[in-house]
Amino acid sequence: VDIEAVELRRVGMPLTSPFRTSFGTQTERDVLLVRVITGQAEGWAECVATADPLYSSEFTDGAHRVITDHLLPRLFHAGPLSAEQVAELLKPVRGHRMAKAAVETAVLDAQLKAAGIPLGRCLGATATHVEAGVSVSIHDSVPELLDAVAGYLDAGYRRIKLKIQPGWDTEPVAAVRERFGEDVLLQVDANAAYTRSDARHLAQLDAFGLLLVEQPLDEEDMAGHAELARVVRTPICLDESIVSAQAAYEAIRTGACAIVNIKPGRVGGYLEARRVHDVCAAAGIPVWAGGMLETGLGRAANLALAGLPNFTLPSDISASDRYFEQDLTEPITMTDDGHIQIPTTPGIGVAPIPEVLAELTVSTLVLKP
Ligand code: OSB
Ligand code: MG
Repeated sequence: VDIEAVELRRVGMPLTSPFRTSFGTQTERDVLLVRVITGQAEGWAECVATADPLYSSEFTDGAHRVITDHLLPRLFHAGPLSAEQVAELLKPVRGHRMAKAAVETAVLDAQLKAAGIPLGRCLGATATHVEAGVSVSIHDSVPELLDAVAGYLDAGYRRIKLKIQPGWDTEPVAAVRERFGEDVLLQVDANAAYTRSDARHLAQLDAFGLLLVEQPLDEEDMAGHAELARVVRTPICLDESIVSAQAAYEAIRTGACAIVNIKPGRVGGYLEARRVHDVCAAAGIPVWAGGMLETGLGRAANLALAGLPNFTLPSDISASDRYFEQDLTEPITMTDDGHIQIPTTPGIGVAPIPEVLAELTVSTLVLKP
């Protein structure tokens, strides 16, 4: 594509309810949108960085700055380019994978729209629908949690993920099992809230037939996860630790995980996410798509990825109304039996609704080569 301009927009997206994890509570998403304007088409992407650097080291203001000062100058300098070249051009800049992913995805969306190719087809998706799971906040009390879970199961979600932390783990898990039974697909996510010395405690989760325990230990503690896997029977799934296909390979080879959560932003984009998928598939390691409270833009693109064949577990891709009263795009909806359709129109398959975008936009910056 031949980039004429890039627009960066900050959008404030209020959440329908606070999202509480072991690392903090979010009540609003501070979204950074990237819009790539070319002669043929325009591409959109959202950056999944959080407002504060609590999930990982990236954060929205930092992503904004690295895009304007370090990433776009390199792309502008390169002249006409394809999405497949973006990662290589941005390689001299270390880290900042969420920022890079947003830039690459916006270029890819423009490129695929111009070529009339849906993202799912580009990535090699074989499914038409994805099984929707839902990530459930830490609540103030068990009864409140049970009400929330009841609502999600009634809506049709096919898998429940409970956020856990020390002091909120075995009790809520036991209560959900007791109330909703053994058949509910259930898993937990600690967002790195435990340490190696919690191994015995975490092994108590084995009694509840969980699909997996996600990222119990620190992002950098691969050996700790491998050690934990020898004490805990529940399969260990990594999220924060898997920052690339290389990291996935290492984690699998060293026995640090048996399942991988793939977030395109965390690994630097959809093309690297596909490589993570391929590494896992070759090793017989199942994957599922993680989420970062995306608007319809990110949600639509994640659906395309989750259509690849080794996505054999339900993903953290829920309907727009799980988080937003008014999404930026036409809402992503779920069937009564918990499936979401993968978009079939070119590129990521959605675009912001202009009036909604205008209303929620906080600031806009246009950069040109
Ligand atoms: O760890 O998977 C996580 C949201 C923000 C940051 C990290 C995580 C999450 C979720 C929500 O669990 C997934 C979603 O529904 O988008
Ligand atoms: Mg997680």
